[in-house]
Amino acid sequence: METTLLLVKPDGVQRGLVGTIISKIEQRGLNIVGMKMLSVSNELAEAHYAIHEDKPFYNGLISYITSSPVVAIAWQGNKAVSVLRQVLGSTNPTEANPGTIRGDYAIDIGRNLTHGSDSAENGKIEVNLWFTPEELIEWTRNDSKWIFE
Ligand code: IDP
Ligand code: MG
Repeated sequence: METTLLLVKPDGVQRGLVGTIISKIEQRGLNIVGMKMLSVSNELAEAHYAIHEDKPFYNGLISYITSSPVVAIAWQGNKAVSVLRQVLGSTNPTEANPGTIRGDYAIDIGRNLTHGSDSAENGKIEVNLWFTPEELIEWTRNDSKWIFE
C-alpha cells in the first residue's frame, strides 16, 4: 500500500477543476486519507520544490504555486504513486495522452494543473511535508474488495 501527494495547483482551483480532478482519481479507486485547501507559503513552496532549485523555471514555479490557493490531497492504495501520475498524464500537457487530466484540460508546462509524487519514498516525504499526523485518517473504503483482488 502506497501513499502519494496530489496538489491541485492554483490554475486547477481557479479554473473550477477541483471536482473533476478528484473524481477521476477517486473513481480509479484510490482512497483519500487527507484533504485541505491552503495558501502556500514561500517556505512550503521552497521545501516542496527544493529539488528544482537550480532549474531555470524555479522562480516561476515558486510564484505560480504561491499565487492563489491550492488543494492538497493525500491518497492511498496499491500502486498509488504510478496510478496517480498515470491519471495526471505527462508533465508537458502537449505530450499528455487524451483521457488524462493534463491531456484533457491543459496546454502549457508551466500551467499543468496538478502535482503528483514521483516515487513511493517521495510520496511519504511529501505527504508528511503537507499534512500533520492529525490531518491524516486511515480508513477502508467499502468497495475496496471490488477494486483490489
Ligand atoms: P512533475 O510535476 O510531472 O513531477 P517535474 O519535472 O517534477 O514534473 O517539474 C515540477 C513542475 O515544474 C512541473 O509540474 C511544472 O509545473 C514545472 N515545470 C517543469 N518543467 C518546466 C519548464 O520547462 N517550464 C516551466 N515549468 C516547468
Ligand atoms: Mg516532480
